[in-house]
Amino acid sequence: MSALSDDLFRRAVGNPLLAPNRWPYRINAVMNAGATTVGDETVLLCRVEDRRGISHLTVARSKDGVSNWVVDETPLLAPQPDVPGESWGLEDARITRIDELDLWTITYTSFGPGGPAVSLATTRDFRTVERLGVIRPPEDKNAALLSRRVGGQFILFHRPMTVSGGRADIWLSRSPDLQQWGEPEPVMSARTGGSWDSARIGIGPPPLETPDGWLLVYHGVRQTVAGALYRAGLALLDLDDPSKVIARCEEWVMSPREQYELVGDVPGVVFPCGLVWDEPTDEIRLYYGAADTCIGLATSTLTEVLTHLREGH
Ligand code: M1P
Repeated sequence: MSALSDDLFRRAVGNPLLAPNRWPYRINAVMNAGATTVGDETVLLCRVEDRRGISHLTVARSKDGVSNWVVDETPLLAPQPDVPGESWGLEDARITRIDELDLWTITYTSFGPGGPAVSLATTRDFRTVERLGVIRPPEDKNAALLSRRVGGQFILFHRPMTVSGGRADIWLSRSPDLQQWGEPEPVMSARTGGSWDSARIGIGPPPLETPDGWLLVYHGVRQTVAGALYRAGLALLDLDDPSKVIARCEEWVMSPREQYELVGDVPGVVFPCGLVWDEPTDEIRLYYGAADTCIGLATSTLTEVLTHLREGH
């Protein structure tokens, strides 16, 4: 990486990968997708906003995770008419493979008149789901589970505004069974002053286990006279106690700069929710919502990312 560039993550040539004009049914926008691999396919669970402004979650599949996306004709998860807490939509899924349970968890925001809450569903095939309902009440969002227990407990990162005194920071809660949850514990706060992540922060994809710690990609917001600017940053969390931040980059690693990130329903947004690490090639694929309108891909390698963190940028 050149010292003058911010290209730790390189944008895919084919960006945006997924956009409303290529969707199989009529929509307004597609963004903020959770990601995983299932067999030899990459699966994205995309937030799709319809033309009423209500979001649902739909699966897109690709063999190489880059091109030839096949999008399902119907949502995997949509608001249920008899559940008021979902009446304003389902948003921003994060997917975690949990080998112990032989399934994937889907954590997502269910939005209704009471505010945003964190809901949980599970799937074994991304064709059917089991809904476990709301696991963290409003106002809470930006939630993702770790892939394994730590100290015997499942770990959920989230952003509970009720316990934080109105601050939009990253917290975690622990559970023995994905049903009973302990009191939220603070993990990482928005910075102060003019920092790129001073207005609020939220977790991106589920943190990836690495030899150096849990790799956390997060979004940070700076409030400007022109509106909110959403960028992405990096931190490392202690492997044995993920509430402990052991490294945090000073600088962002992705900032809106391409046309599709600067122009859209919400200009100036990169919002990563999905990360796939391909162990044989060491490639990291970061899937992100761009301008709340389409989905982009940026790639790096785990080696480069960990080096970047060790250098303390
Ligand atoms: O419009 C940008 C993003 O705004 C919200 O994120 P946050 O609450 O962290 O500021 C979310 O609604 C997200 O979906 C959206 O992309």
